[in-house]
Amino acid sequence: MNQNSLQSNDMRGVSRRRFIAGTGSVFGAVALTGPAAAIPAPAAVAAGPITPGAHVPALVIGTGYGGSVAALRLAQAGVDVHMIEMGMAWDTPGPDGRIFANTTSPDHRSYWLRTRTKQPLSNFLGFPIDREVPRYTGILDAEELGGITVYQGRGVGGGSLVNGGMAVTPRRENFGAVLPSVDADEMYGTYYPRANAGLGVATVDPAWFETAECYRYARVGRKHAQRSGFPFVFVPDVYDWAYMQQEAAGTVPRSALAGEILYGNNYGKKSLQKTYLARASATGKVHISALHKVTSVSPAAGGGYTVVIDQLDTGGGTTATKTVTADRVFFAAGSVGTSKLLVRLKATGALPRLDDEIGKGWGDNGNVMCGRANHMWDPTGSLQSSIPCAGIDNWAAGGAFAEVAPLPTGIETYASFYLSITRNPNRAQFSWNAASGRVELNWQTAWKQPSIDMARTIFDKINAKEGTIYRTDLFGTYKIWGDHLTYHPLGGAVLNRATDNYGRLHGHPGLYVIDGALIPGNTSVNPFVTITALAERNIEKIIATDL
Ligand code: FAE
Repeated sequence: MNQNSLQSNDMRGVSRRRFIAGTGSVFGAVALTGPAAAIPAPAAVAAGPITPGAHVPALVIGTGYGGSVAALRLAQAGVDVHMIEMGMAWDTPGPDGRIFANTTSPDHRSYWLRTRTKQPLSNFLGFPIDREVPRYTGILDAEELGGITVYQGRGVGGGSLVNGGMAVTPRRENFGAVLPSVDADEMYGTYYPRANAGLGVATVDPAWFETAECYRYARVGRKHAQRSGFPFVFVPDVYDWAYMQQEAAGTVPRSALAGEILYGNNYGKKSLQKTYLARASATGKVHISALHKVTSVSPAAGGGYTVVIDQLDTGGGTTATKTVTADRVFFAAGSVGTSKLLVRLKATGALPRLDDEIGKGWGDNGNVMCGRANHMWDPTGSLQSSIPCAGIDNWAAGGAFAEVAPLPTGIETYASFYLSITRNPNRAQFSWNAASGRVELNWQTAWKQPSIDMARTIFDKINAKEGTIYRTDLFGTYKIWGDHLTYHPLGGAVLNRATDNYGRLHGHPGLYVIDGALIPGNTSVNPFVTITALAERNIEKIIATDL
């Protein structure tokens, strides 16, 4: 069956089932109505804007996974740390009593400096579902780089604010390809366990899973996977599973069961604000400047580094420019943020001795999405938890690991939806465009084809077995594959190439990379546990030998 026939069949299937408009997914918009109860603030994080002229022993750029690990461990070693975060603190309820907007009703809080939403799942029945929103320093950045939209969290907690919380340790046999220069025994013996403990990782109770209405979609996903002979696995998460059971029982306000995720979870999810950053704050040695963006790092005359920081307002404007000095600077601005900074600082002469590997080795973790239209005897449920808990592992045979993702529309859609992580070999490079004064990425949309081919090793087979078809209405009109985006940017300052084997940047002692930029483009599973574990490994070495 060729692609065209798949498409037309799919549209007939969709029409036949009379799906109604207004939909989305864990990675799109949803049509649920959730409760609007008052929300307790997340664990308080010490805050206090940095003052111009300040001198700090350790400055951390960004408050995601790598930055939070660095801050906690440095503080525990007695070092004063100041974290600089371009996004907001996300610790204060808005006028509706909630800190975070629901995916059903994106508002000013939802997007980073956009006037229109850019939902990963952009269409339903072929019709666009994006809408206007006020421009604001909101929580989700849909950053458009060459050939790809890269979704990232903005705010204190980085990606942990917006992600699905899927906390996956790669299979050990795949680790050599993920981080070839790192001792796997150390990682699996010490740092993965440390990261999992620090993040609060746990797996859904299998007995509850079997009966929970909100995971009917995952059970359908399992049935179809197993009937086609694919290994089906539970996937750990940082969501509080006991809380989710209470949500299902109706005894607490709903978050995962109200479709909250992409614009933040008001309850239940153990974001970094509640784990690493809360512990860092408790040391009394970590301060955070939210709505502050690092624009330059360069060697200071008297040693250490001069760091230039723009203070932002919620319209994205600069209200002050501050210059401080730091003995050590940790780049933890995420794969894209760190890469863009370093490429520009090298090209413009601020950090001239950075290695030529800076900017290289960037990958999308092979992300590609698709939906399948099931038969009417296979309903996936009108109530779906926004937190995925299981996946199909065809990595060894076909190069794809597919999480069974929710489509929490509030109505029965008879649809199965998947985010596949694939072994896509393509790597892109960031480079400085002096004419435009911007850093550019040379990724091409066509480079997703290997990912599509690998995902098809699973879904073509399932469709053939089940007599089902792909959805073609979710990513445009007559478009099967969500191949325009990634949630998992990795690389750009790759370990043991752009840095030494512990993240020390070549040429400039006292500068470190400690985030997803270190990982060469793919982790074979969702990446944040590996980012966290690698940060744990590297900071332990740095504290032991450099401080
Ligand atoms: P990250 O968490 O992105 O933190 C970087 C921080 O630096 C951000 O807070 C930025 O605002 C800040 N920043 C950037 N530039 C600057 C600057 N110049 N000055 C000051 N601050 C700056 O980096 N991964 C999983 O493992 N499981 C999942 O279920 C999952 N789901 C996801 C769903 C979505 C919608 C998204 C967007 C991502 C998802 N991810 C998931 C990916 C995961 O969140 C991501 O790999 C990590 O957050 C990356 O961690 P880093 O520490 O590298």
